[in-house]
Amino acid sequence: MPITRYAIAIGSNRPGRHGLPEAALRAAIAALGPVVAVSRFFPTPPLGPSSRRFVNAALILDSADSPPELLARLKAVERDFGRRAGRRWGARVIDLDIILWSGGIWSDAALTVPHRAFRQRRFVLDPLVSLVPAWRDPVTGLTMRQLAARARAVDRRPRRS
Ligand code: PH2
Ligand code: MG
Ligand code: MG
Repeated sequence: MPITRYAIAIGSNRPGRHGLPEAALRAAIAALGPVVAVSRFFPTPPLGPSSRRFVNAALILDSADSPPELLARLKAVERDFGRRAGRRWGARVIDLDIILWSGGIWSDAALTVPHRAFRQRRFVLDPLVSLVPAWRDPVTGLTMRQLAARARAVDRRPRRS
């Protein structure tokens, strides 16, 4: 494949052999090889059943990998860092998700890019907007800045009971 650009979300909410989540994030990013840019680390409240806070970040990677090839690499890093399969949404040492690809839309049985749920997730959008505010989601046509503003507005809406 020619070189294409990826936006990747990374998160951790469990200490591993590298230490606290912040250290796990740093080590996992180093394991990916040279990256174009990394956001600051954002402490975030857990979405879903896990009770531990997360540390989230985003990074930009240029790669000759196709999306399935990159996914295989990310999964190898997750495994190497002690992530156990089959515990969806549990506490995890490292979660690496492909969010966007400069090639546009990818969809097969194992992988969908853009990531299906990222438009609702501040813990993905806030780091991403700090790196690539003008990158357009090929599905909605909205920029990261617009998606982040929309997600913030939803968060501010009073909850009905
Ligand atoms: N990842 C999840 C579920 N919940 N919450 C936060 N704050 N950050 C995450 O990365 C996260 C989550 C599933 O991948
Ligand atoms: Mg994941
Ligand atoms: Mg995830």
